[in-house]
Amino acid sequence: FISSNLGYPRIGEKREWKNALEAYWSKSITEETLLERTTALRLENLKKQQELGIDLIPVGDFSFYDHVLDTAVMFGAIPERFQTNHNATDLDTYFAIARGEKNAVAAEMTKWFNTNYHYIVPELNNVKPTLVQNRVLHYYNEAKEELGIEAKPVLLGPVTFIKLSKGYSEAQLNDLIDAFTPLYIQVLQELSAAGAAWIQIDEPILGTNLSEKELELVKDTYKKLKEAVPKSKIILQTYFETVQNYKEVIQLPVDAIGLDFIHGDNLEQIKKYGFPKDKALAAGVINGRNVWRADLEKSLELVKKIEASVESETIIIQPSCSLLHVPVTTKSEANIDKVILDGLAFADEKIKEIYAITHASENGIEQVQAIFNKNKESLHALNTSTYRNNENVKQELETLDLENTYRSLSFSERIKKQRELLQLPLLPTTTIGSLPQTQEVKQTRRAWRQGDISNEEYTTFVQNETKKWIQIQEDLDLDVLVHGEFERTDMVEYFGEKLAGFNVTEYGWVQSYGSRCVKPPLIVGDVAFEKAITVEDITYAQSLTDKPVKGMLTGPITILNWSFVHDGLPRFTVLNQIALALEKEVLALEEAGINIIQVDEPALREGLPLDKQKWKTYLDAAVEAFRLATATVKPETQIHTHMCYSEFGEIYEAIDELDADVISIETSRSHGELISTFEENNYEKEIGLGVYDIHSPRVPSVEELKKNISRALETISIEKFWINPDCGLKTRQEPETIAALENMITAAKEVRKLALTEQ
Ligand code: THG
Ligand code: ZN
Repeated sequence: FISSNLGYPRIGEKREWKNALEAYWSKSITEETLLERTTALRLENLKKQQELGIDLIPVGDFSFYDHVLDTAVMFGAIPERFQTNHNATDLDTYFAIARGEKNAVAAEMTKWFNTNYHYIVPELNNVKPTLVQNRVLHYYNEAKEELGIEAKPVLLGPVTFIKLSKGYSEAQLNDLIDAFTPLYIQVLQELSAAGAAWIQIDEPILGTNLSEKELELVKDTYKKLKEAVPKSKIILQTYFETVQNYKEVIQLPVDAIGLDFIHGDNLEQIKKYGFPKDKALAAGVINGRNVWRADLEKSLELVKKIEASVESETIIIQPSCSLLHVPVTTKSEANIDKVILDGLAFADEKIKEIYAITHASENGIEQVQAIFNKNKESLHALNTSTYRNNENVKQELETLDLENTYRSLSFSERIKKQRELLQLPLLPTTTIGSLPQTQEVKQTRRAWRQGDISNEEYTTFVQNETKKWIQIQEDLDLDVLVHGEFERTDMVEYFGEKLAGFNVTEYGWVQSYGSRCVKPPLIVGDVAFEKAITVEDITYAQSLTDKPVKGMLTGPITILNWSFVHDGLPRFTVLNQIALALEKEVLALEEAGINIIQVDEPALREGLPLDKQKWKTYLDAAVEAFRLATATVKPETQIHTHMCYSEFGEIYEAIDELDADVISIETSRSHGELISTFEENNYEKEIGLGVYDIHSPRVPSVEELKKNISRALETISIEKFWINPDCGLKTRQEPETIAALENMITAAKEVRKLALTEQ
């Protein structure tokens, strides 16, 4: 048995990485200082893994932004607009692609499989692939020279890399693989010549449904790669799902296959089809996607089961995927209940678990008995704690009729009542919910959290921000207003702090995109509503204006997907518990006189299983939970929802079944493609058009906005549309936000006027 790790978090115990990057971007440190700091961090991470007893320590997992972008830049695959006036090896070129610059928009980013991590989408149109720099070799040599570590280089594999890229047609896939394979060979040969014994090539795309042709490409490519480096051992690494073409994949001419034994059912595959004797099996037995301590006895049993069904003589014990998706260490958490703290395992603690399982498998449990004893004690304490046992919630769920979660009236009937009540103009204007969080807002929240200002002072501050923005929204003449969410750091963490069953950490940060991090709340036990969460803030805002103010909530599937759910809790049960708690909040808002309630589900799309066969179960549960949370309102109460990403043609039916009265979607970048999905399906309900891209500080012109609006109106009746930005405005500055909204409202009014005169 050998112990291994697939990747270590980049951000540092206290987000040192993020701080260094942002300091460099704001020009408060030089490139030299950035390199010094990040090198120190990288070496520290290697040393830590060495001290914790890991045999195969990964290198190349470090990144200045994102590993997909690293791969693209390594091969000179730079988007066309950055090809002139840029040196491909400059760090600033790399950052420009990720972040955009004056005359060139940033490359698109999107979700990394079903995680909350975003990668930069490579653009392969008009690129001539060449090996610009062998970055992995650099890191391999660094580990050897600085620390004497014989590390394991990690590469993003060619098939996954190209499949995740854009700028080519299906017919070009072959040619692209042909163009990149020799470059991969060169990278591998250089690593091999430098002495790399093991090389990990990540192909998570093998967990998705590939076509026959694509599978042939995989076979062909790996044959070439292996032939090129006979002296190094290649680990073909998969994760997040069952390998979809297991029988073919295990026959690929590589030295080891990495399988995830936590997600999907690779154990079943092994039992059914065996595993070749001549390959090592890299077994992901510790969950790399959550933060909970493993049950080591069960992990050990899992290893035994694997051993019993495989012929392989070498088993590598490792996490199910890179530890990029979990925070660094629990040791900085000073304010969390000991029962919970002892039940947590972040990256460092998971590495200790890997060590313990490897040694117990190799030499017997006695060698690591103390670790196993402590593990058992901690698990017992958590499982028998009050967190895990809320009888009331259990009973409430049991009596639920999950089949019967429909609104009392059909859309066509209730919309009449809603229109009568709300009295909105054609093309009503609104925003998604959050308004700019200035430095002052963030600083004041921090001061309050540290106890530097009182609860009253903080509440007054938040109310004043709301008051200021209600006035701004009235002056802009928006039709439906929002309170601005100044009290929320994050749309999920906020609800996690207020619902029973959740806990929050202090330093449990995980990279979301670039230097941006999120701190997912922990779901420890049964989730329950304790008292109204948002009612006070929303009714305060509503008291300041005669226009409707929307109630703003985060939906059940998003809260679930962006939290760390304890693995002892069935996910769909937790989902329904969250939905039930939200229903109470929805009804409390309605009771308080709020007529429009928005329940956002930005994570619905990304939570889709990699394997299409599992989509239906997931979508059914998601739809049911959304309706559980929203369907019991009166017919005249209008339910809105919002989703950030545009690619949901494939899940159109589920979107329709949510039965939200209004759904806001992104339309500025997808140029109306999305609208045609709604048109083709004869979508009955109302649609909020996200008419401009909020991810950029650029202020769109009235003309451009009118064009975006008119395009949608060509095919679908004007009565169905609302006008809004394409996402929340939290990350934007105030002046640009006001300017953009002003243009948006002018555009809406002009189109509205034209439509009325035509009628
Ligand atoms: N919340 C959560 N997950 C998300 C989003 C979210 N995933 C998808 C998308 N939105 C990711 N977007 C962001 C946007 C901004 C930030 C993080 C993810 C962000 N983070 C601060 C930072 O890193 O500086 C957090 C620190 C702070 O607020 O002090 O700005 O909205 N859960
Ligand atoms: Zn959004």
